Amino acid sequence: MEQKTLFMIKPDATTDNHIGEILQMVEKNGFVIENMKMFKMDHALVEEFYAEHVGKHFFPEHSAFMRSGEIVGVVLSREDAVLKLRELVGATDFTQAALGTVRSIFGRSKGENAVHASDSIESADREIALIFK
Ligand code: FUP
Repeated sequence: MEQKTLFMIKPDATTDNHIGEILQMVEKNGFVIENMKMFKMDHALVEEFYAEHVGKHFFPEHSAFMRSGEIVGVVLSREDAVLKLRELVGATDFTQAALGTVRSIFGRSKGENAVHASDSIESADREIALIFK
């Protein structure tokens, strides 16, 4: 089934000038860029976007990281987009991410892991509405 999902290139990867390489990986894997913008997150947006993680031990550091630079938000579409993008992105911790995945190439740590990909169709709908409202 044709789906849409939310992809984000996080501040570590934009700061290191990896936007082009990462978008090329995505397009080469059959995703179509439907919408795209560069923006910065503020504290309120980080709390809303990562609502399930507010209060966890890593949240303050994660919030500071997400507010530390530019983010590229991208709406992607293709067949089975949510699952296929999660496969292309790889595990949260780049040391656990499969070889050739975006995080295995561009991740620095569990927190600074280069990119975000929605984890379900419901998350994708919520996150696209939040970032592209
Ligand atoms: P993912 O769905 O792979 O982005 O991972 P999670 O939803 O579990 O985590 C969201 C973000 O929180 C991750 F991208 C990085 C950050 N995080 C940490 O910094 N430390 C942790 O222990 C877990 C997550």
